[in-house]
Amino acid sequence: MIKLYNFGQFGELPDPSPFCLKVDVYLRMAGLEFETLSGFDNLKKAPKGKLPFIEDGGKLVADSSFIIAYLKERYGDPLDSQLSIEQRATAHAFIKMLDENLYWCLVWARWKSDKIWPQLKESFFGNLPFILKDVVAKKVRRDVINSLHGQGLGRHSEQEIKQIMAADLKAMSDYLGDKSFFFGDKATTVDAVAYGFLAELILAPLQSSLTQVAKGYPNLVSFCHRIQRIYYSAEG
Ligand SMILES: N[C@@H](CCC(=O)N[C@@H](CS)C(=O)NCC(=O)O)C(=O)O
Repeated sequence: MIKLYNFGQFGELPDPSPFCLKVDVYLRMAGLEFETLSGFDNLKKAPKGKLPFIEDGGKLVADSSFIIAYLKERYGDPLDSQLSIEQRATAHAFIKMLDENLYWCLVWARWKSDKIWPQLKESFFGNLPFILKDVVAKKVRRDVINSLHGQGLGRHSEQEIKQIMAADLKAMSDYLGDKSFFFGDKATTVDAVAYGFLAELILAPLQSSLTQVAKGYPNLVSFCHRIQRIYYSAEG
C-alpha cells in the first residue's frame, strides 16, 4: 500500500502543511488506498529534506508535484483525463500560483506574527522535551523568517502581503464562481491543490489577520467545507 509521510494532525486537518494536505486529498479524490506515517522525524528520512514524500513498492517519491505526477503515471489519471488542453493550462497556472506565491503568504501569516507565535510554538513543538522546545522552536522560526526574506515576500509590509494574497484569492474565487469545483461538478487535481492551501487558511486552528482575508470569500469557504464533507467525513 502507498505510504504517505507527513507531519500529522493539525486541528481538524490531517496536516499543517499545504503540500502534505494536497497529496492526502489527491489520494482520496483518486480513490487510491494509502496509509499515513506521521511525525516531524520524517524530515530526517525525507529524500529532499522536506515533506511530503511517499513510499510505494519500495520506491520513494518526494515533492507534492512529483508525487501526483508519479501517481498519475503509475495508477492512471481518473481526475484529469477528461480535461481540455486549455483547462490543463489553467490548472497549471493556478497550481503554480498556489505553490509558489500563496504558500509564502501562508508561511508569513503563521511564522512572522508575534501574536500567534505562542500558539504555533505549542502546536508544532509542544511534544518536544521542555529544555529543547524553546531552543528548537526559536531556531526553526529564525530559519523560516530568513527564508521569507530570501524569497522576497518577507520584505513587504503586512498591508502589501494582504494585497498579494487577496489577489490570489480573488482570482480563485472569481474562477470558481458558483461551481462546485474549478472545472464544474467533478473534482480534479487543481481542486486538491486549492483545498490544500485554502483549508490551511480557512479551516486550520491558527487564525491570523490573513486567514480572516480568506474567510471573506464565501464561495472559497463553502468549497473547503464541501471537500471536507465529501472526503473527510463519515457521511462523505
Ligand atoms: N516543493 C515541495 C515543498 C514542500 C515543503 O516546502 N514542505 C515544507 C512544509 S510546508 C517542509 O517540509 N519544510 C521543512 C523544512 O524545510 O525543513 C512540495 O511540493 O512538496
